[in-house]
Amino acid sequence: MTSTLKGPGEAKKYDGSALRIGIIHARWNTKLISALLDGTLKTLKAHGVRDENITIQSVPGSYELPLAAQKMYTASQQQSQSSILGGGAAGGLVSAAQDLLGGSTTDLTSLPKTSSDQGSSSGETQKSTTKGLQQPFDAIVAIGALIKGSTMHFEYISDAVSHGLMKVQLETGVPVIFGLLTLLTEEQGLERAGLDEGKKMHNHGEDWGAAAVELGVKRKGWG
Ligand code: DLZ
Repeated sequence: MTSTLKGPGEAKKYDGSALRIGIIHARWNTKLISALLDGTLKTLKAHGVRDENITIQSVPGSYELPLAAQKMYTASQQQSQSSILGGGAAGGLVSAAQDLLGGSTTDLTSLPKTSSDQGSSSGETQKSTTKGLQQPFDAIVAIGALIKGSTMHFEYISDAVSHGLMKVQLETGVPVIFGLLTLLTEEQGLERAGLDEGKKMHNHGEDWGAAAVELGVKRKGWG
């Protein structure tokens, strides 16, 4: 990492091998999202998070991120509960949770395959893998890119999503990493996704993956 004023600074490299991470991303501004998702996955894996412990879901736009993050987390809790109870009475709840966790695939077809990115483009529902950790997510990364237009849309959505994601993490206690770019221009987005020709900035998804691992590990210690 270069020594600049901005950025998270040097951090210890945390071991993500015991973590289960959820990623929820918007599909609006797909070129940016695809690069940011790649950056996030790259750092998660560099920190030892295993493919089978990463679940990726998508929603149409950033506005949908807070609810989806909340539902993903509660579904993972239910799924984990059932693995402890061994099915039985929790069965109905669990199959609902599995539908939510494994039921859809990202539309960003260039992305590497991960545990829940297994669906076909036909939209066929697939169940979550049982190979991975059965605990609730240790952190969720919410990824979106809002680009300012000529109306007040950008301001309302940026504000609502920021507050929504904060509310989810404070209410559930699971770290929700803020991967929402609030962009005044498309150029700003290309720079922050590491896609600009001048390579002015790095891919911010890389920071989000590292933050998810750090917070996931620290939260285990916080109880
Ligand atoms: C409608 C809309 C617009 C105009 N712009 C964006 C954007 O730049 N980034 C984004 O993630 N989503 C955008 N959306 C979609 C909204 O977030 C949301 O999906 C719809 O209003 C439906 O609730």
